[in-house]
Amino acid sequence: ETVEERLKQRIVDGDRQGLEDDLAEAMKTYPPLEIINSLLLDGMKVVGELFGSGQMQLPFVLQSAETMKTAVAWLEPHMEKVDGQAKGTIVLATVKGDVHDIGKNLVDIILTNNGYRVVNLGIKQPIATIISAAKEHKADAVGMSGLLVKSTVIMRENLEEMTREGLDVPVILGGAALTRAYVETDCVNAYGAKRVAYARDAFDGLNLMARIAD
Ligand code: B1M
Repeated sequence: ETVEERLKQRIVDGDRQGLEDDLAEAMKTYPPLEIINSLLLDGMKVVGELFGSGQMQLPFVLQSAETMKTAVAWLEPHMEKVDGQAKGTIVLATVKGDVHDIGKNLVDIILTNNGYRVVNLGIKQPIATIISAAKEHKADAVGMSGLLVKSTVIMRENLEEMTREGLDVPVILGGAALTRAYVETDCVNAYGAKRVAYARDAFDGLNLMARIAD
């Protein structure tokens, strides 16, 4: 078994015993972000399929998620970082009713390492909290993440509330249940055609933030 296969399998099995050794070995060949994107996330995709088809129970999904978090935390200090003045501020949150935060936290790491200030509010955040944080931190952008189908509706409602509150901050939306079409029609309309963009993955999020802030 190669280290690539082992790492993917560790995510599927939620197996943390000796994880660091495999990560160190993979680091000889791949940069940390590539380990996350092409090895660990492959494992997470399998977990999603097994869970979705009823072949994996929730406690095991949780173990996989914890393994993913342990791996990301181990790799994080090895990532390249841009230093200097913050290039812009983003308020980032997983929306109300949703606990999924692995993708959001990856966005945080990638933006932070690229010189942006990230105010990460955490999971299950009501829109009132997001709005007041955006004002308090004079955010250049608001980022909302959510993986549940119902979170896509919450995002649209959040944008309606931001419109009512008179906010005019560009918004980046991401998460597995979203589609570009939904963001570019329903969500854009809900925000009075102000700037709302869809991020397919964390790098897309970085590109969008760069366009907004630079
Ligand atoms: Co849950 N879950 N889960 N889950 N879970 C999904 C999302 C699901 C698709 C699984 C399935 O059925 N196949 C399904 C949703 C179905 C639906 O809505 N129709 C589901 C369900 C049903 C649930 C529960 C309801 C289960 C239950 O309780 N019966 C429950 C929900 C609780 C709640 O939120 N209220 C639940 C719970 C959990 C765990 C706690 C066990 C765990 C989460 C742990 C954690 O995050 N701390 C979990 C997990 C791990 C998953 C799957 C398997 C993997 C998600 C993940 O971390 N992926 C997931 C399956 C799937 O997504 N297909 C699933 C890796 C991560 C890096 O990807 O977050 O998509 P992702 O982020 C990507 C992009 O989307 C993007 O960038 C990242 C990649 O670079 N991105 C952004 C995301 N946010 C962004 C923001 C941006 C930019 C890009 O800018 C702002």
